[in-house]
Amino acid sequence: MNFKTLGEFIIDRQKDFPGSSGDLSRILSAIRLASKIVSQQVNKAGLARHILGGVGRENVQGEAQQKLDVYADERFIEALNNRGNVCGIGSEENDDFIELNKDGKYIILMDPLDGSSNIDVNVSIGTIFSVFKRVTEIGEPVALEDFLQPGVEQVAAGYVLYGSSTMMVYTTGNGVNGFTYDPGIGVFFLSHPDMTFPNQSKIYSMNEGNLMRSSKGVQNYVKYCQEVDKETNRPHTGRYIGSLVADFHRNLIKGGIYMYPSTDSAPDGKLRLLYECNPLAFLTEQAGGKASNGKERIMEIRPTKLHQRVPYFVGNTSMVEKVEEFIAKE
Ligand code: P6P
Repeated sequence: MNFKTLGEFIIDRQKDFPGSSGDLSRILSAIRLASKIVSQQVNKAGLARHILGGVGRENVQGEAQQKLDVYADERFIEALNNRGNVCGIGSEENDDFIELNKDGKYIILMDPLDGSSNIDVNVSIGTIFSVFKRVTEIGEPVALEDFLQPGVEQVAAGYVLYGSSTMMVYTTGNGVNGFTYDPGIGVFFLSHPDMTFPNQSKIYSMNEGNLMRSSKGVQNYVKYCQEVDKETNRPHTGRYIGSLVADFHRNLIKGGIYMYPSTDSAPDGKLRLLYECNPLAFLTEQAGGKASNGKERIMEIRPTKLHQRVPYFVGNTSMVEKVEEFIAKE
C-alpha cells in the first residue's frame, strides 16, 4: 500500500506550524477516532435497531433528533474532551455550548451528523467541523465570544462523509486533502491529495421545491442554468441529494454550485453559519472556490448567535459570481 496514512500526514504537516505544540494534531486525531466509531454505526444503521429512528424530541433547530445524531454528538465530544486541549464545543445538537477543559487552547464547532433524516433511506450523511483558537484567557471558562468568531479566524475545518466509502476531507490553511477509510484495517489513507474545484463546472444543486419562494434573482439564475446555450456549457445539470456534505463533496470533485437561499418562510436560509457554512467555506476557498450569502463573503460575516442561519451559495467561483450578479440585478 503506497498511500500515506492520515496519521502520518497529520504529523508531516505539523512542520507547517513551526514551534507547534502538536495540539491541533491531537484534535485532528480525535476527530479521526470519533469518525471511525460513527462510521461503524452508520454503516450498519439498517441493522442496528437500537440506534435507528428518532429519540422522540427535537433539537434547538426544531428538528426531530435521530438516535444517531445523539450518538455521533456524544462520540465526538468524548474523543475531543479526552485530548484535554479543547476548552469548549458548539454543536448543532446542543442548545448551548459545552464547557470542557478551561486550560484548553481551542474551541470546536460541529454538526455531528448532518443530513441525518437521510439515515433511514440509506443516503450518504456527514460530520462537519470547524476549529478556532479561543480568544478568552487560558485558564478561564470558555465564553460565547470564543465561538462567535468570523470564519477567517478558523485554524482548521473539514468534513467526514459516510458514503459508499467513508472519507475525511480537511484543511489547516495549506490546501485541501481527502482521506479514504479502509474499515478492514481501521486506517484512513490519503486518496485525494491537493483537492481543487475543476475549472469546468456545470452542476447546480438546490431544492427547487423552494424556487418560487426564493428571490427573483435566484429564480432568474436557475432559469439561466436551464437555458440551452452551447457556448456557456448550458443547460447545466441539476443534482440535489439533500445531504449537504454529499452535495458539497460531489461539487468539489466534479465542479458545481450548491445553493440554499433565503425563502419567504426562512428569511435567513436554513444552513447554520458556524458549523456548516464557515467550515465548508474555508475548504472552498482553499480549493479555489467561493462562498457567499449572495452578497458578501461568508467567512467575513461576524456571527451574533451560536445557531445563526445564513443564505448560502458555495462552489466554483464563476458559478457563485454568476448567481451574485443575478441577485444584484433583482
Ligand atoms: P431541504 C439536512 O437537514 C440539511 O441541513 C443539509 O444537509 C441539506 O442540504 C439540507 O438540510 C436539505 O434541506 O430543505 O432541501 O430538505
